[in-house]
Amino acid sequence: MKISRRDFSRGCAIATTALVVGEALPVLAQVEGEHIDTSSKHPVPSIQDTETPAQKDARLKWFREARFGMFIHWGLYAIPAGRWNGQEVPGIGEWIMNRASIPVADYKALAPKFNPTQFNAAEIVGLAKEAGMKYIVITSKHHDGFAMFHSRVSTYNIYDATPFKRDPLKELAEACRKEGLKLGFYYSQAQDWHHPGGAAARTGHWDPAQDGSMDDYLDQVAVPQVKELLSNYGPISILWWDTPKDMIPSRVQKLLPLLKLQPDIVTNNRLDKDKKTGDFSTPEQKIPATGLPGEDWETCMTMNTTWGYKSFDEKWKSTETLLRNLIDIASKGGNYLLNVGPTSEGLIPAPSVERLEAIGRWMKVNGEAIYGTTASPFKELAWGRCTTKAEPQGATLYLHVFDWPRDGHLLLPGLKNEVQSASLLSGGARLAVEARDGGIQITTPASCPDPISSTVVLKVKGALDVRN
Ligand code: FHN
Repeated sequence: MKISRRDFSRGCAIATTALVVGEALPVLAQVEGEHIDTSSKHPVPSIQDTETPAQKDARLKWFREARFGMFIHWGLYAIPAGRWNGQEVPGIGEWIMNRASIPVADYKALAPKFNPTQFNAAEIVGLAKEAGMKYIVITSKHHDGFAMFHSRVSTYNIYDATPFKRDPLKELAEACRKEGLKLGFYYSQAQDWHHPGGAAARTGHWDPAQDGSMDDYLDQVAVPQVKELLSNYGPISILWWDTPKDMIPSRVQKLLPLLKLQPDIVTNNRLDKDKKTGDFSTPEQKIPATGLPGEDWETCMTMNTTWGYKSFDEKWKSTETLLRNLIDIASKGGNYLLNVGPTSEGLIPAPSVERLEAIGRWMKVNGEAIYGTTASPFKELAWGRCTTKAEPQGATLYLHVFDWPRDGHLLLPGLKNEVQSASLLSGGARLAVEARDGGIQITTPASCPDPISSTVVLKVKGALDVRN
């Protein structure tokens, strides 16, 4: 696999001594000036539970408008990159410890080798911004239990246990703030294959070092680490929980009240095992056929077949597929969280960079037809997709044409509104419109502006009236 040749390097002091990896400290991190009751007997509701519908709309406004974000899966698993003891391990890269039943001590030995000196937060944020992404969600701790931030709770973290001696989450938070991108943290609250008591899906524990009380693990690791994440990195826009194995209500109540620390935060529906909490649903690696009407949702997806870096996974989706996925998702009212898996050096693989740059070129011309749009009023459009925006006196329809009409006619079946204008988004050329077959027919030029998807902007009067 080619790695991006972009210059990700930046002057930095590198400590050459590897630190001893320690165990979790049985000390809870204190949030200054605030006592948070996390007991299950007297649950403290989070602000998100007590807000009015209008307050919820205000909190989710940016998320609903953003439509496109970057997921980053990055951790110690980038070192083996899919191989253990010379063998290719099946499955997704970040699961290698579980898939190959690697003993805790052996996996832990990766930490002193982790020195991603090429990591450059400004470059990554710049790449996301250029691609048209409005937010980033990064793995602060995946199921392997290794914290990718300077945690005071457990020395099993990137600052204390590696020669890197930097906190990439702090650097990302600064870069995101500078560039106006929102930052979210992924946190594996239930599964933790390192700290005793953490859950292990698929196989259960495979090393006695993992045995222990899940409640103790939550009290001594997950709760204080989430407090750190919500206290030490400025405004955090998303908390992205994952795999709520054994997250029964009493355990959920240990974590849920912490959201008070970031009253504006948006969370997904993977905190509790019944998916009852959170703001948005999380279809994974798939796009719901008709969206999820009445819900906020976000499809997360890999660009190849793994989240964490695997050196031999070359099954890359094409730019056309990724871009059309983004359009398809927007046309169904959802967000697209597209994953990159940096290498152990901190570099985003070149195939990901190439695709993101190509998506960015399209977004520069067509972004207006994605951001802040709502779902299509049409059941089906044979030639592509539609996104809409309500205007004070009418509506704008963005017609995303995947298959440019050979006969020069684009039909919008069942659209009853009076049309004000039709034009190409790229270049603004006006297009003729006439009523036809119970709908609207637009006359299109012979050549399409973009072979992946060309946008026609249709402005209509009044509230949308489509008879499907
Ligand atoms: O087990 C994880 C997986 O490694 C990855 O993080 C994905 C991303 O949504 N979530 C879990 C599987 O659903």
